[in-house]
Amino acid sequence: MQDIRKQVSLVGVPTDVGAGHRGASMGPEAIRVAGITQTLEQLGLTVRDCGNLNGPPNPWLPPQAGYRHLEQVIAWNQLAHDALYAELSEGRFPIMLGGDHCLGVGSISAVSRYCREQGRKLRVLWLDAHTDFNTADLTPSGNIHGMPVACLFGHGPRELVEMAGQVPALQADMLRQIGIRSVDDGEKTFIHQAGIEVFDMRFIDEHGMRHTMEQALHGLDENTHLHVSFDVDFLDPDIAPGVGTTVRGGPNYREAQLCMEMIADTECMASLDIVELNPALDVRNQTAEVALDLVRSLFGQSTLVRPRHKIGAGR
Ligand code: 6HN
Ligand code: MN
Ligand code: MN
Ligand code: MN
Repeated sequence: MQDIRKQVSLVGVPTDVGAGHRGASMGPEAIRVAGITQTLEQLGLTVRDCGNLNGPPNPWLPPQAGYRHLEQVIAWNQLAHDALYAELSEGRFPIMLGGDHCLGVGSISAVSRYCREQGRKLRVLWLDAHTDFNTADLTPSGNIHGMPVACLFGHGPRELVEMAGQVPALQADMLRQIGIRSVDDGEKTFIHQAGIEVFDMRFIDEHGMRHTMEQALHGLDENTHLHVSFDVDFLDPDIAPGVGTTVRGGPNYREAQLCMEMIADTECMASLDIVELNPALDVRNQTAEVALDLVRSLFGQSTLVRPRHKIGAGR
């Protein structure tokens, strides 16, 4: 099989219409300034920077019927879906530079559609402090970046729910959530009912990152397309202050590195979102730089020459 990881496409999606803070719209440029192209090239990858998508401005209005900026969120997600699907269809590895996490709908809908057409199995790793499983009825904020997983599971506005061309775009056995430590009251019951496997911070505390990742990556094979949706608020705010929704008690630098290294070891990763980076809240672009350190590990940089681990195998 062709090694699509050699051909990376960067797709900037500069919007914050799904968030409760302004500023994630500057995320793509902050990652570029930190040097994502050069970093990936140093690892031997070929990089095409597709530039930024161009969607509607943020009107900065209060929520209506449980959704803030629904029209704009749909427009940005449709653009993201189309752009990412086009890159996947060319056999390339898309990296979506967000942008807030509402864009996970467009991105993962594109991946879901592509995998269905190619007859590939899909596994999504959702690295986040939050489960993002709210609905209009459950949400405390109306911010749609708290709802993408629910939309992918078939709960939400029709335009978002149907974006993959099949409803639901994702099923529980395709998803693992890691790093979770902030779940709203209604969301808690709903995520449990949906049967989603959540490795929360308590699990990571008790079992360690290594065992957590062994579990989360279990069952991958050569035919699995692994998509990583990396919400930068996954990280502890000590190392990643540049996000709108910080939650104390996340993975530290070494834990996060191990998480990424173990993903790289599977050699299954075929698409990636980097979302919620908010340069307006950052300190000298340090959060972008930390995110880039982690991207390096995701693409296989390791300190020593290492024997490869067998994918999906427990140890
Ligand atoms: N994110 N659960 C909160 C809400 O407003 O629904 C926070 C969501 C944060 C979403 O960080 O991608
Ligand atoms: Mn998120
Ligand atoms: Mn989050
Ligand atoms: Mn173990």
